[in-house]
Amino acid sequence: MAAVWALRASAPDYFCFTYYRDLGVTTALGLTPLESILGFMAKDGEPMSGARQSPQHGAMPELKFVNSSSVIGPHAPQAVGFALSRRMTGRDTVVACFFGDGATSQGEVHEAMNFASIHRLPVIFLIENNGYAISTPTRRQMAIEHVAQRAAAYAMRGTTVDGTDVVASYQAVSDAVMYAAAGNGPAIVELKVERYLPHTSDDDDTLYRSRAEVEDARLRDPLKKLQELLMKAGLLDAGEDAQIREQAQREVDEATNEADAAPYPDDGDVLAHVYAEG
Ligand SMILES: Cc1ncc(C[n+]2csc(CCOP(=O)(O)OP(=O)(O)O)c2C)c(N)n1
Ligand SMILES: [Mg+2]
Repeated sequence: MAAVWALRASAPDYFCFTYYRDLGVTTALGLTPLESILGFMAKDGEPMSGARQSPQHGAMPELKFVNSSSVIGPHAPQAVGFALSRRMTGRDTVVACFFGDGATSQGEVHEAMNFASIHRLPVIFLIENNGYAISTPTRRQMAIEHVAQRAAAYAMRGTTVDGTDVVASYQAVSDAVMYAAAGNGPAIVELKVERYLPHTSDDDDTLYRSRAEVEDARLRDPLKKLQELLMKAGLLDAGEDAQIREQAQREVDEATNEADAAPYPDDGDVLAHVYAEG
């Protein structure tokens, strides 16, 4: 979310290529809880594919994002190509491309970084490093400590930041956006984050990490840290905090009930947008 706020504040124009982990990013960009939950329940009214795709797969150009398919990596060259096409049509757009630490083991991600660097394109590679690619820890994915160290190989700016610190994340992304927008080329911002749950509901993470590790990660919960920061600064009191939580819970509950009551898509338009209509 901090990355989206930074893009809004600092980029003259921006566009995001996100991945399946980015519900927070798509929400910050303006996708409503109802639109998201309609997708998760495959209900009529889902805005990206009419609920014919997996949840959150598709594009919302009016909200400035393409959400990638669950295939790891291919949206990186797409993001870079998009930045190049914007330049060729005369309007430089800062393109933010989000992916995980594991994605940086994919060849396409390196091709994208190399191409972006050669052409000094304004692409920010936002790497959400949660320490795992499903069950594979980062030490089994790379021999370096920080993904951002890869930036040196592409003559790019590379920064590693505590992604559970909202203010530090905002600052790091703002700096990278201003750097790219000023014509200096692409940048990596590596956000060190936590994954509290198994990779998916099909995954059993007790097989590869200890409960102590997960409990320790919870101490760095970014929402808790932000709440503490705002309270200490006198910008939030307990009553306001309770009110925000209650409002968020209500919004999600109402969206869930509405999506639950919505019909499934009509099978009559199953081929809409699949074949050209003439
Ligand atoms: C090309 C490809 N290879 C393998 C997979 C299976 N897969 C799905 S998620 C995932 C892990 C990705 O890890 P990371 O990039 O760190 O993202 P995270 O889920 O941790 O945010 C893998 C290997 C896939 N979806 N696509
Ligand atoms: Mg990961």
